[in-house]
Parts: sequence; C-alpha cells; structure tokens
Amino acid sequence: MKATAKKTSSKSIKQLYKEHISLVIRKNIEIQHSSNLFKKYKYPILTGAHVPLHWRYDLNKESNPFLLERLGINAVFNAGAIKWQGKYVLALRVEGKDRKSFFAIAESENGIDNFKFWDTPLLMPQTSNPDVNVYDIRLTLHEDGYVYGIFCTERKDPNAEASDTSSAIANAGIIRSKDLLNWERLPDLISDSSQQRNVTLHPEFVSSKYAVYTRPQDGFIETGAGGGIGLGYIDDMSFPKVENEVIINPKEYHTIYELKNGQGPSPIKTTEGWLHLAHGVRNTAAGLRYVLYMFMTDLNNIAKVIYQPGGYFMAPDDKEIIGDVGNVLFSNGWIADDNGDVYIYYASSDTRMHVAKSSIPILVDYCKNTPEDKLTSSGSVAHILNLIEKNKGLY
Ligand code: M1P
Repeated sequence: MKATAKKTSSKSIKQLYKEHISLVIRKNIEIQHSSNLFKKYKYPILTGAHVPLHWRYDLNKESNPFLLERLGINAVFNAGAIKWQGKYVLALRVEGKDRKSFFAIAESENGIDNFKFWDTPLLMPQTSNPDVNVYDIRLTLHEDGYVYGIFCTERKDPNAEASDTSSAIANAGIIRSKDLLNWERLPDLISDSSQQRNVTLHPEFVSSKYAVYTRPQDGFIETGAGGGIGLGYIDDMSFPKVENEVIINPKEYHTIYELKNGQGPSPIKTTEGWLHLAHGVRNTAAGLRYVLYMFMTDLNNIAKVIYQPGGYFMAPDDKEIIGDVGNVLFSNGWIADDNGDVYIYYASSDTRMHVAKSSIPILVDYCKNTPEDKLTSSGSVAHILNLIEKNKGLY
C-alpha cells in the first residue's frame, strides 16, 4: 500500500502543544509524609513528557507529514540543583530512547512546579578522550566564585572481552561556569581508583584546598574492596588530582548501605555541622534497592561523621517503586533557602524527577536525635524499648 499522509488519526501539532502546556503548568499538590520529616508532592516535577516538543518532533509538515516523534525521550531523572538568580534551577539527566544521557537545564519560580526547560540542552565540551555517556551532575557554587558541575563520564572499558559490550570505565568529569551558559571543561578527576562515581565538591576551601567527596570502586557495578563515601583534596582544579583520599562513611554489613553508597549533592552548612544526603544500596531477591539516608559531619573537621541516624531517610513509595530500574530513589541535588526551607530533588526508579520539602531545623533534629544503627536485631529492639519507656504516661 502506498504511504500517504492524507488520512491519519495522528494528533495535530495543536493538540500536542495543548497537552504539553497543560502538563508543564500543572500545579503540584503537597502531601505531608507520615514521618513528618518532609512533604512529598503528588506529581513528578519533570518527566520525559515535559521535554520540549521541538526537541522531539520535526514540526515541518513537508519533512514529517505524519508528525512522528523523531527523537524520543526515555526518562528525565537524577538532577543537580542550584538556586540561581532567584530561581530553582535543575541540571537534569535526560536519557533519550537511544540510551544516551545528556544534561538539560530547567527552572522554576517556586521549586515545586512549573519547571521549564531552557532553550537547548547542554552541549558538553570534550576532553581529548571523548565521553560516551554522561550523567548525574552535581552543581556546587564554590567559594572561589565558580559553579562547578561534576558528573559521571563513561567510556567503554578497553580491557573488556570482545563479547562484553556493557562494561565501562566511569570517572568524574568536571565543568565550571560563572553564568550556567558558558561551561569550561577541566580535565577529568585524577585519583588512585580505577572507577569513580558520585563525586561532588565541598563548597568551601579546606586549608586552602578544594575538598571532594568521592566513591572509589574496583569495578563498574561492584565496589569491590573499595566502597564507601570518600573525601580527598585537590590543590588546583585545572589539574584535579585527588590527594589523601580516605573513606569517611563506609558501606557496612546488614545495613541499608551494605552493598554500596554514594554522596548525593554537596553538603549544606548549618550551625551544628554539615548536613549530608546520600544513597544506600542493598541487594534483595528482587534486585538492588536504593534508598536515601543522611548524616552530619563536623564543621571543623569535615572528615568526621558526628551524627548518623539508623536506617533510611526516604524510600520509594507507591508509584515511585516502578520504573526503568525499579525500587530506586536517587538524589544529587538539593537547595537550602535562606529561610531554612530545603528542597530535596530526587528521582524515582531512574525514570522521573520529584521534589520533597523539609527544613534545616527538621533535618538537623532528625540527624541528632534518631538513634544510630546498632547493627543487630536486639540493638533495634533496645531502641524501641527505650522509646516505650520514655513514652510512659503519654499514650
Ligand atoms: O540505577 C540506580 C543508580 O545506579 C548508579 O548509582 P551508583 O553509582 O551508586 O551505583 C548510577 O548509574 C545512577 O545514575 C543510577 O540512578
């Protein structure tokens, strides 16, 4: 049969735009979480369907008579975040149907809805060893005046067997900017580990050096002998060699981070210490489970963990459990406002972006006063018995 554009039930450009606009401007609805640690919101803040239509469709009737989507988007997730010129700005991991990820920036006036993409995705400047895939950028305004973007850059493992078409070498790529529009690419991180993911910058100098949170690991998926959130120091970001890297928050047997963990965004400074958000991973019969947890480090010694609540802070709820990679919550971006509100940008199941809202007083109270993991069942029961005792006469 002859292909013809005359009779088709395709949606018109007008219909596509109408649906797209109503999705982008949809108001979000706050849902107080029963833990009282944060509020979640009814709708994801960004999904593949939010990506501008003209990035996906050829809108020319001559070259696209059936109005077919030419460059489909598979998912929008794992965003870095920064407050910039009064706006809540996210640098999103956008994954095309072709499995490649790239970064695109979107902004919102209130941080919880109405996120709009900037005109074009970010065209990543390259080093002499081009990236194959890039993802999970952390944005940090450093006291040196630059906004740094540290992301994962992946290239095929040159030592992988010919039959192995998935193993990669992951390292931290680094860009910096003063306007979020023009980005300078710096050399990739130089460290003693063969693989690095989940790298982010401490926002202040420490003894005149840059401090970076790392996650050294032996293999692409398995952390091996390494594992844990590391901290190291760099003299000069134009030659980013990590020195004196130590693990400050190790993975641990029979915890929510027993398989691996990773620093989320850069920590937030409070009067009582640095607040950290991280992800912990455990293995289950149904596959890996990623949850978010928190800890605090000392203001005068950022290598020292001063509080670490037991268990997770946030886990996938309801629809969040389902997606491309199920049972995953991941966060690499948060924004603390001057009034103490904290916007936690998290992705569910490697598919879509959400926001949760909390505050510095709540997060600090949570870290200071939630009992730590005693690492045994009887230790957990002892915590509950203490609480029951404390609550006598109150229930
Ligand atoms: O699929 C879950 C996450 O897996 C990786 O995280 P990690 O390095 O801690 O294992 C990353 O690929 C991340 O993007 C992804 O969300």
